[in-house]
This record gives sequence, C-alpha cells and structure tokens, in this order.
Amino acid sequence: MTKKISILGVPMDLGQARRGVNMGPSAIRYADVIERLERLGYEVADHGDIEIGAAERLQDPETNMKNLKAVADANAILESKVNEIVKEGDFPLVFGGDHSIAIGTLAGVSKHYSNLGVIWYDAHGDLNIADTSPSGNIHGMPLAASLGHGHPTLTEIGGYSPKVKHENIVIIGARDLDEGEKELIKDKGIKVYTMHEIDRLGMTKVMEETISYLKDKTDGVHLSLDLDALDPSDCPGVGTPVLGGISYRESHLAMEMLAESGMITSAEFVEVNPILDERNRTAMVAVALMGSLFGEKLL
Ligand code: HAR
Ligand code: MN
Ligand code: MN
Ligand code: MN
Repeated sequence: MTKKISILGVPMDLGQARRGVNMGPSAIRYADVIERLERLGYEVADHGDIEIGAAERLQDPETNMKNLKAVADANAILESKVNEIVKEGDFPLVFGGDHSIAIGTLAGVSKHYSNLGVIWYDAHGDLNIADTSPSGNIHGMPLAASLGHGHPTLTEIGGYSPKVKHENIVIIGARDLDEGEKELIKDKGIKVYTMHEIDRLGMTKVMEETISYLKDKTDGVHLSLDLDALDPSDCPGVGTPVLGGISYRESHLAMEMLAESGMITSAEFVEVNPILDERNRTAMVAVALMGSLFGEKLL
C-alpha cells in the first residue's frame, strides 16, 4: 500500500430519502480518522468535501429515479477528484454520504487499472436499475451502474463504461436483495457471500476465498464498505439497517486479512448517518475498521 492517503468527503444525501447522511464525512473526521492513520505511519492529506447540489425532491416519473441530475453532477466532480488523487500516486479514501457516490469513486479509480476488482461489503446488492428498483433511490444502484447497467447518465460518468467486470466483483454481507438483483447475480454468475455463507464458512474462509478469487485476475482492488453490512447493534447509524449482519469482530478480521493481502488500492466508507446514530458509534466503527484495513494490529 502507498504511504500517502488522500481523504475526500462526499456529503451526499440525494441518493436516498433519509436526512442526515450528508453529515457522515464530518462524523468520521470527528472520530479522529486522521490521527489514527497518521499513527500508523501514513502521510494523510484531507482534501475536504465535494459540493453537493440541491435536491430535486420529486421522483421523476420518466426515469423512476430521485435526484438523477444532482447525483450525477456530484459524481462527475468526485470522478475528477479521485482521478487526480490516483494520478498523484496517493491512496484515495472516500467518506460518504450515501452509497450512490461509489459511481464517481469507481469512475475515477478504474481507468487507472486494466482489471479493477471490487469488494462490495454491504447488506444490499446495490444492483438495481430504475426498472427493478423498489424505491427509485440511486444508492440502491451504484454497483449496477458501475457494471454498465442502467441509465447512461449514471453508467457513462467519466466518459467510459463499464468500470468493472462482473467476474471481478465480490459482494460480502448480502441479506436484503431485490428480485431483479437476484436475477442479475444468477444471470452473470456474480460472486456473493450472503450472511448464509458467512455463518456457514466463517469469515476467515470467506476472506481467504475472496482474496484468492481476485488476486490473480485483478491489478487493483477497490473496497466499497457500506456500514449497513454490519449488524445494526454495532452500527445503528445507517439509513437502511437490516437485522442479522456481520459482527464488529468479523469485520475487523476481514479488514486485517485485506491488510495482510496488500491488495487494496482504494476504499470508501459510506452510509454513516450521525442523526440516526448513538453517540457517533457508527463513525467510530468505520474509523476502527479503517485502522485495521491500513495495518493496525492489536499487539
Ligand atoms: N434495494 C433497495 C433499493 O434499491 C434498498 C437499497 C438500500 N441501499 C443501501 N445501500 N443502503 O446499500 O431501494
Ligand atoms: Mn494530494
Ligand atoms: Mn450500499
Ligand atoms: Mn446497504
């Protein structure tokens, strides 16, 4: 891993309907992320927050999406900032904001690799397109868009598509998938570790398999970590909590194994909503997991 980390905050709340997730980047900074990473020997540059436009509020009956233009505009800015960070040779570390920002992060990262891998750590698949979405919320669509599925306003951000191939992604923690998402997973043979496989195999095996699945065929791996992958008892500050999630310790183990693998080249931590949180716990969990991802050890 690079010794220089560039942080970018994306106070996005237009990809879903609950207020407060725009404060995620502040909550993560408040949880002392910079000090934590500096203690590990990294040089950390905070590039501040991207500006997010105004909500359009209504769901467009034509596209079945909320705030399409504002979400796309912010992601276009994010794409260019992340692109610059990677170009400089820094490790991009993005704080959300709702998960719709993964579209811009991946657009900025992926052009620097010929076979980018993606680990999608999430209770959800985020594989909807407008036609399969039950909500019209774009935060349920970023992985689909990055695979080239959905509205061109989203898939073409950065001027190219797709950002990632079906065979180069691994979803971990899924337990709330919509019908259209299940079909896409089966149709394309996408690698998914639902909670069933995590219970059955244990996190050690899940991560060993994930790492060996991606290791040889990718030349970089992006970690997109949605805090709702974790159990709501550990991470109550998320907009769409789902019972029966990954534990705090299992998540540390996952991050520690990724750190050992040395394969992660960019990361984002999303869906932290301090308004729904208990004493900033979810942001503190996010920062603790970043510690492990960047090599923190217990002894
Ligand atoms: N699948 C549902 C939808 O598309 C819920 C998505 C909730 N998404 C997130 N991101 N929190 O993972 O609306
Ligand atoms: Mn820089
Ligand atoms: Mn998500
Ligand atoms: Mn989710």
